[in-house]
Amino acid sequence: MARRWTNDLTRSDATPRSVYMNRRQLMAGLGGASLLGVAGRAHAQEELEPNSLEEITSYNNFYEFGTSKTDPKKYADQLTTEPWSIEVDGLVDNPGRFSMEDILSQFDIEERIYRMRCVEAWSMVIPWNGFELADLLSVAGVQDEAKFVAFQTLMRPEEMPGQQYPILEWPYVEGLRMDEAMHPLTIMATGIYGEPMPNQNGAPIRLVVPWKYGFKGIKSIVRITALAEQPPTTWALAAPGVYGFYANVNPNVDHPNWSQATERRVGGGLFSKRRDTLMFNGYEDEVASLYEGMDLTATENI
Ligand SMILES: Nc1nc2c(c(=O)[nH]1)N[C@H]1C(S)=C(S)[C@@H](COP(=O)(O)O)O[C@H]1N2
Ligand SMILES: [Mo]
Repeated sequence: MARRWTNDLTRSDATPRSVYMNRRQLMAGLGGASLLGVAGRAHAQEELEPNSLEEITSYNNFYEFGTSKTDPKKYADQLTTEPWSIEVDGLVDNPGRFSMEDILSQFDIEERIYRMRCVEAWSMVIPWNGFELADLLSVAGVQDEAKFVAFQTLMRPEEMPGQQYPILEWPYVEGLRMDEAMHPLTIMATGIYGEPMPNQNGAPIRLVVPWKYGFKGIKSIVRITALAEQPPTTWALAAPGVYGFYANVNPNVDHPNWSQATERRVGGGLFSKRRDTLMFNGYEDEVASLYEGMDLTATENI
């Protein structure tokens, strides 16, 4: 049976305007249009036309189920997602375990329509349901010395056959700097289109950071740890110098094997034209200040 929870916005409300004007942003005093940068605004209407559920669930990376983009849809059903809980530990005043039931009842689940962008230069627009990671971190009581947050995916090779092979170091791990983790655009997503998260998209709960490349969006999370030091991250371990800790979408830093200057929308059709990649995936107005003074083309900052 599908779980039910409250959404601030319903599908029929999901016009660009209602998305920009969600309650949290109003409380934060941000202007509606500020969700998009200047370049993004020009394409706002077009950019925020969500992909279909079919598109969103059929072309994914989830290496625990295979390395092909069609494997997650074929095989992720094997994963048992109930019961589920997330352990929160490290430099927090209230370490402990949140069950999915606690999470769904305790936090404000709302719809966020985000542009998403992957290293392979495909993009989608996804109507996530989720809550701000900052809300969970504030319940946990992050201590002053904590400067980073680490995330870990479930390790269960019986159900995640990819983990039986050394394709990546398992379990998949990711991390954010504390200010990135606390940013209101950073959400823990529990659903898509008002339905519980499809397994291939990271059921029952995954990270979404819309100004970063897709691999930062770690799926099926079982542990969140507050740390003083920058944690290791799976793709930076796999290919140091190619994938970095920050992984901000940046048209000026190419992947060694292809350009990141343009992108193609999944489902845009065979003749859809490539469009320019936007700095920070179009969220420049919101997040550029986090990186002031950093050279985002330097290898240590990619
Ligand atoms: N645990 C885990 N999370 C993961 C991955 C993975 O292989 N394992 N792949 C990442 C990559 S490379 C991308 S592009 C996104 C793709 O999935 P999505 O379209 O559902 O965001 O998931 C990310 N999260
Ligand atoms: Mo990716």
